[in-house]
Amino acid sequence: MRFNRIGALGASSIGVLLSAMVIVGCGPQQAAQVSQAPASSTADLMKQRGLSEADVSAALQTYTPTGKKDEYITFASGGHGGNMIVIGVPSMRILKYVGVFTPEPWQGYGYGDQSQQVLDMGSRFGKDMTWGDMHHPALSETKGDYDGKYIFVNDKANARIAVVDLHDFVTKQIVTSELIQSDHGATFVTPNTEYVVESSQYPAPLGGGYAPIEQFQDKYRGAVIFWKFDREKGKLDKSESFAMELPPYMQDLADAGKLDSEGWVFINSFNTEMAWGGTIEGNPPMESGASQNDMDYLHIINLKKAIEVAKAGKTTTIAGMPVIMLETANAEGLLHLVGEPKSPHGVDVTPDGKELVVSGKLDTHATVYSFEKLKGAIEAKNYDGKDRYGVPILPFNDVIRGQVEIGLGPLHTQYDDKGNAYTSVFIESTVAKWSLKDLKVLEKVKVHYNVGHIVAAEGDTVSPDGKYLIAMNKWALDRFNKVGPLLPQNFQLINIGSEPMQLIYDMPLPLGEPHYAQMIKADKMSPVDVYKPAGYDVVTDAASPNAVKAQEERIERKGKTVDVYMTSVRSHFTPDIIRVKKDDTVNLHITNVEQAHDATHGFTIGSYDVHSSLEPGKHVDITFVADKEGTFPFYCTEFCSALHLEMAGYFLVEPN
Ligand code: CUK
Ligand code: CUA
Repeated sequence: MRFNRIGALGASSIGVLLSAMVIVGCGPQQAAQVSQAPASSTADLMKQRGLSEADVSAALQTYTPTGKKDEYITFASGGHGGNMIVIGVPSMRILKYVGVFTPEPWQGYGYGDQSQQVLDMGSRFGKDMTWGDMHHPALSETKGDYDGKYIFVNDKANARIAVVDLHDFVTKQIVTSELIQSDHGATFVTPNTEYVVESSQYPAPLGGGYAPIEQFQDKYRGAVIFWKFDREKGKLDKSESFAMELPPYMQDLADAGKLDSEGWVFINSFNTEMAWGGTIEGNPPMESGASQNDMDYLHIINLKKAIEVAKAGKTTTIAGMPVIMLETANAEGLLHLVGEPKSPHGVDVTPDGKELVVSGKLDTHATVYSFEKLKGAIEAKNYDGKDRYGVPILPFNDVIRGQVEIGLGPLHTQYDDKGNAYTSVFIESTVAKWSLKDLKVLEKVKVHYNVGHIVAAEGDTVSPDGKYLIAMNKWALDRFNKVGPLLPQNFQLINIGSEPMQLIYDMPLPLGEPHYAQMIKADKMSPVDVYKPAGYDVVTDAASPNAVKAQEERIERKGKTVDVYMTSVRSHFTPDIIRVKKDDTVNLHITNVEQAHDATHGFTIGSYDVHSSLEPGKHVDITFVADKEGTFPFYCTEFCSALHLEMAGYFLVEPN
């Protein structure tokens, strides 16, 4: 019976699909007149396509008919693609690719003066970067819940943080400090987004510069930067930010405390052995040198107190960043360590902020630390000694509530609304669901293959939704059609609202290697449809002083500089002829004066590497030197109307 109902639905969806194919090119009013006869019965379709009942159930949980929207929005890091991917859940439709660390021509990102300014903010040691290794996006939070306003992301390779404004899904700022040379404990936000956490991964002399690797223990250091976020301006404020020196362990993931643990930050680490490789020089390789000890260290930072210490000026400025040195951190009691099982990876604070879950890559357990016990041990100065750098170490057995045997290679943990935790298990390719209260594994679901992070619906906030979970798998192997040796990643959507958990969708993701993601309820977001008023600069978030109004288009020459004030509107650019002389500096100022939803134009001049996306109301400035004489057509790159092909003109460069 239940099955038949599924059948009826499936068949009529096919009918709609066929109808839609028929009406391409017609107005919506005609659509209603097309009949919706079922193509064939569901049983027939299942037989033809070899689908099981579970397959059909999965399809019905994810299939999203035309015009219907997704319940959740996922922001996935793009890994070494350097950009961010926006995905609807449960349909797993890709909604957008957001240019962040890597130029992206569709959005004109990195091709005009505005976004070039943003990319330029990310230069290091005077060198421009054209890519990034994005790992961990973090949505801005209010009282520990996603507020849908901003998203921050890190670039592990170049120790950078970017701010994407969700009112238009555009990258507004990139910050970096030469204090550290890589980051991984980034980005994580405090419960009201006062600070964005960025901790280093690979120790190096603070501020850059050379030191012999033999002096690793003495000259190399880790550090954590607390970037102050100015919500009003939507920007990270370097002048209000500060850092703390850390021992030269390889600091890994971080998390900010919430509720009970608000005001604290946790960072785990590996390679507390301080191995530095040197295989052809007769040393053990880094990975074996770094895996000798049974325990590494979880760092516990009293951020609230650190802010006071930084404000009191008890810092040393390195690479322009005020740094609380280890000596001060120890004297002020800002930093404590506690053992954590072998090569830990994820540290994830529970929704109530009372506990943290740490999983070790080379240990089969997840360890649950009690924040109250940690705090108690710190207050009682209950130490198990100090490390080489004078940092007090808390006794492991006194601060944990317990451990749960998860499986081979547990990595990252997310939460639901029923007191359960979900941990990705890398080596055995499963996601384990376990009870936080009982520390017992309840169920496992197989994934394909070698899952890294997982993301659950609002699964790292104070109020997880317990609905969907995406396993972000590192290997795809046999899951998709062959596309050569470089395979897409495999995102697998799991319904965690059902018992047992059900794998309901496979989505190949061929745009980099996502690490972490954030999944937010779609109705928490309210991005704009068009930029208002027309002439909007998307980087300053204000009307551009160069904005052009209709009827005010013009070309102004001053010496060898030509300013072109241009508008775009369906289906022409004004002016449509631009005459310059070879070697003139050309400043194009283009305003898309349209205010209609989705009336986007693009602008390119062939052979000049000029491109822009002009969303309704957007203004762009493009500066370049006309260093090649010739006849260069320009045109609109976005199919905007029936006369789109006619939306063109000529850029004429006369010889001198
Ligand atoms: S890391 Cu990649 S799977 Cu950078 Cu968060 Cu664990
Ligand atoms: Cu404007 Cu095509």
